[in-house]
Amino acid sequence: MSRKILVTNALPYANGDIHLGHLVGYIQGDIWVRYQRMRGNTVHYVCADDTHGTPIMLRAEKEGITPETLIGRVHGEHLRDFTDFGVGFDNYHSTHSEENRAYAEEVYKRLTAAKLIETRSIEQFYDPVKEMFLPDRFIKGECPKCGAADQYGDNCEVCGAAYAPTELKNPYSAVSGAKPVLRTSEHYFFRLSDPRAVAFLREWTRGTNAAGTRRLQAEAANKMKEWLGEAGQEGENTLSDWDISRDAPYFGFEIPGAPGKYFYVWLDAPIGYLASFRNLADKRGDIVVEDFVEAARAEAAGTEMVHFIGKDILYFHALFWPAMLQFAGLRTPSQLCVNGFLTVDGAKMSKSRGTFITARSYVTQGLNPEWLRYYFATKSNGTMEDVDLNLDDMIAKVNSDLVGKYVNIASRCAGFITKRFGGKLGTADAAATAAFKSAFEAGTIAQAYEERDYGRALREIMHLADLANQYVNDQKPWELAKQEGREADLHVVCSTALTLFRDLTLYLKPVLPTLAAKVEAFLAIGTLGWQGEWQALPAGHAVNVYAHLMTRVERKQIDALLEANRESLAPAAAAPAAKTASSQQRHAKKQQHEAQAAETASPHISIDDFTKVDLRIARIVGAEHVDGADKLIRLQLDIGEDKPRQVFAGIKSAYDPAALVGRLTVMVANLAPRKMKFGMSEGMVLAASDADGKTGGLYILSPDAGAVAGMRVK
Ligand code: B3M
Ligand code: ZN
Repeated sequence: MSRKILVTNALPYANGDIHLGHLVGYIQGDIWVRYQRMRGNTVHYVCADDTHGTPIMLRAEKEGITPETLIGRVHGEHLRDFTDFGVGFDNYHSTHSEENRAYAEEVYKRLTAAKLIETRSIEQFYDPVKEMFLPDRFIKGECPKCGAADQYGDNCEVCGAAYAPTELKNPYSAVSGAKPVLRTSEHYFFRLSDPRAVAFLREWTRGTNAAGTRRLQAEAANKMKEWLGEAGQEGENTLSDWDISRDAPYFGFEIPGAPGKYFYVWLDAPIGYLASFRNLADKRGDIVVEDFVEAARAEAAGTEMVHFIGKDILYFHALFWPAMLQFAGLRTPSQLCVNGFLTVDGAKMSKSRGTFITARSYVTQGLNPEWLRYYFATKSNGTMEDVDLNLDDMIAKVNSDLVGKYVNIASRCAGFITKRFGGKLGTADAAATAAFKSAFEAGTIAQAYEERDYGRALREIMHLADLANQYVNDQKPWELAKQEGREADLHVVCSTALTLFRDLTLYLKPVLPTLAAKVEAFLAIGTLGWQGEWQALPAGHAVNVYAHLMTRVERKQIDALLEANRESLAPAAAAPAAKTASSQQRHAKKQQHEAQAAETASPHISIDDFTKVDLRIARIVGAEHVDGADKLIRLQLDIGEDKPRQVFAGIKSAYDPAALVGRLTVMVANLAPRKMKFGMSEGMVLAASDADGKTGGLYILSPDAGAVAGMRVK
């Protein structure tokens, strides 16, 4: 039976550019949607801009425009970015819409009826000059722990401490500079501490959906356990009530019956999923919204709702959102697909290094978005682990997998079909296609897509690409073409190769939709779907003239991209024109501050310096003595990559190689590879020793039980 799925991606805040960090989750979502559609399932894929809140209100004010104008402009920019990266939403709406207002009011009304809304007076910082209450992010002062100046009201970027804004020393308003005063006002709360809510969430976060799939990945469910605790431990782990109101001035929806009070942006943001869907349904006319949205109807109709989100917003989606839906009588999510953060070359994205790369710059620099889609897919495994964009690795993978292996099959065979056989295929060789036929029937690639383990899917696909290349290399069509009387063989070989190429295209299509469309046109095969029986391309089928499908990535293109995204320390010079003066200044000031800190405080390194070191849990899968080396052991270290890393470690005096195999340790994974007399060393293992490393022995590290090869150590 075909599935009916509403799929969403997190709604980007309408206050900044889409960057490659955002794209990880959008590309993962889009791949899944395309895969589901190829299986014949019905998918509605929606998103929207998240438009409310103080930051947008203040930014519009600073630019001298209305918030509506600001969010209108950003909406256009965001949609264009997603479209350019092949993220094909059916609808890209806005939380500042009538559909969203209606849903927000309805949810609020139902939660009130369920006795889960309560008002309470609270004391907060108020800016007496600007005449507004200040969100934590708009209060600054000296860190109560380390004394660093200019820290935000919620946590310190220098020492990492978290605190309440009232704990800051010498607080000031980041909006006006005024000294904030404490003021009381009435707020509306969603009573998450209600035993009904806690009991529901304990069950919900740990459970499975109607299809038997976990609603939350195991890591996410564990996180929730920390917050929710177990039944019978009340008092320790009960949730706090959630403040869902904000005082005017605020850009958002006024709460019905509460003049001057607005819904907090996070109340109406996820409701925006439903609003975008409603808007789509109204445009289309053939979607029954209630079958996806109302709890009882959705259950009867067997529809699903799947959210793709980043791990930073798990809390909202795994606690507030399902509780809101449940107690408003609406359907709860079938599944949360949570992705990790993006690092570039093993470090946090950085404006000064140029690795804070906007989607726009990637496109305007002329890089192919499908290179990035492919690379992100190879690094996606369906878990919450961070994804590292290693730029050299991306170049190598795209060039060797896509250009060298995949496209190469068609480019070596297609010309003969056109020139020698009038563009018509012959019969494919059944023996040479057998492995492909059985791979299709086994469905393991499909399974990997379903589980969002795209890395596994692509490894299998590239294994098949190797087989196809092996076939072409063995048969040598370019030689057959020169031999008298081998016409028929040449025809079979090229037709077989194009059938295998068709299969590879089918498998790659969720990841590379634009490339796949070109291949469909070239092979004249209509739209590739993932259903029915496997069949070779039929004899007599006419294909079109082959045109080159994909170019190689060059390192200089990547360097130009980094250069285009690099912001220098000079405040005005290199910052993009779209930024406001004040954000440039803030940024420059922060960088100067960091640079100074680095200079003066030499006994310390910054957290950025530390995160440059990519420490990984490694499983020792091989260990042997090295002939001619009296200190070294040659280790093979599995850190979840395609093949183990070879590392030479000077630990022979302390360890017997045989005893090392199988155990876990810690390695530096981003140390530049070093050519040694005995071969390449691709990293380093950590070992403890006394100062001179001779007298007190040598001890490599072991993680606690539960750590898995490839995990980041930080
Ligand atoms: N806009 C993410 C953020 O801005 C937030 C996601 C909303 S998803 C409903 O951090
Ligand atoms: Zn601090």
